[in-house]
Amino acid sequence: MTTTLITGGTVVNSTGRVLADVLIDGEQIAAILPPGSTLLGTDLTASVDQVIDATGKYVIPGGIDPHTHMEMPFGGTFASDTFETGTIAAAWGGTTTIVDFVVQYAGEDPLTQYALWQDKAAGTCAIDYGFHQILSDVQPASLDAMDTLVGEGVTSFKLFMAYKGVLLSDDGQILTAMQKAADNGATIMMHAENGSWIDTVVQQLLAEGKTDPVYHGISRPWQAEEEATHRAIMLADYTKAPLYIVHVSAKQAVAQIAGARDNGLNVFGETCPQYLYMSLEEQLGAPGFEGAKYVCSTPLRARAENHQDMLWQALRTNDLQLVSTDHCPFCLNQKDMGRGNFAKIPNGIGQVEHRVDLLYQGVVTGQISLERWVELISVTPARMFGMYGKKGVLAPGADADVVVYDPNGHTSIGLGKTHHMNMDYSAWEGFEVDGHVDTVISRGSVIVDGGQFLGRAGHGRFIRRDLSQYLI
Ligand code: DUC
Ligand code: ZN
Ligand code: ZN
Repeated sequence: MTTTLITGGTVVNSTGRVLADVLIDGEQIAAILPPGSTLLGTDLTASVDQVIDATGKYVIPGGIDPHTHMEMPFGGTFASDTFETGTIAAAWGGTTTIVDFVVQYAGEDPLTQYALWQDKAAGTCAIDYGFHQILSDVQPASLDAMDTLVGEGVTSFKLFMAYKGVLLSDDGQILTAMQKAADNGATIMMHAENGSWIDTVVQQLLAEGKTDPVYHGISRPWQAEEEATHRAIMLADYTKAPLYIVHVSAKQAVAQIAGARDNGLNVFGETCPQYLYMSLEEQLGAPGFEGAKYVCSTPLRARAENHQDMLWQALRTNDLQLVSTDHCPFCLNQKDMGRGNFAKIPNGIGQVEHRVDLLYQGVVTGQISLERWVELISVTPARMFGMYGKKGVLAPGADADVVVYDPNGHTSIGLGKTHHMNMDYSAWEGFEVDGHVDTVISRGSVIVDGGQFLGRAGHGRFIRRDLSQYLI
């Protein structure tokens, strides 16, 4: 078993920061020690297999991205990252755990789909991974499957209020799934947009000849997000199910979540990096077909409507609890499927590699504290999805998932392929960010260091998750 000592860094957890050395023994953290600690009078550095000098750097728990879609069959094609390429890219960006989604389309058997996804991921992931399960048409067999899956460590289920005929569950189906979740303790994750409303506006816009990517955003107004968020909360209140709203982009949806939390409901929310930085006017409305790169749902919102300040505020004050990527990458030829019809552009942005850096900019600009950054990218995802203790913390006994982050480093998400995702562009091309992921350790193995990937496909293990650690 390899022993590693990370020396001289500032160890940051959500509860504070301290100058300390981190001792790793095999796959776990053995101790957090005062800098320069000795063992029986001998310098510890002499008795370990490897020493990583983190002087002047932050030592943080590995990033946890609880919302990715590797190889997702969607929009008539597949998300372009495989479990292998996507987890390698995640590692480059300081993420050591993902939670991906098993997809069950209408008519498919949830447990068969679960087995398929287990097969896809087995032996291919470079970092640890868990699964949520998407349910579309919630049938009696789906409700039974929810109990089985919770027993397997799949303790959260995503439902869609949009994508009629593809993924949408109607309110009655949502109700029954929530009743089951209230009973077995699972968390319901909700894609909260009013699908029928959106589908009608899409048809109206297309009939008027409005086919450019920007109309994707115009067809999915904040009112359709607020309404669905409110409806989901009412269903959760009635059924007493824990509810987690995914990819929140509208300030009005944030207000719904905040109100529900103030009323004592187990309602939670995430946002994603694009909603914090990008806009409908600039990116989605870029000339020609360029906006297709930024087509995702919920959509980018109008800067003029001032959603971003509210999202940052909510991240600071815990009205929103974490930041995921909703990583759903498509190459340019896949986005081309929607030339002449924005509704056919595959929905999704690939960004699993960029989340840790992009959120660090909130620290640089003073919008969040260093500790809150760690909480948003690692600690809360671990707690929310039943992994905390093993993941999401630097403490003795935790998995040695560690990132050495250089606040004085710089990351250029340059033009061209400077990233490692299986995409021929990045929506973040041209973004210059302060900070740099220097070293990434997954369960005691150094998988990224000195600008090199040192890990391997198959190193990642499936995580059987507990129920959310936010529930009593
Ligand atoms: N939104 C996306 O943009 N892509 C995947 C699924 C989703 O809900
Ligand atoms: Zn969604
Ligand atoms: Zn998603």
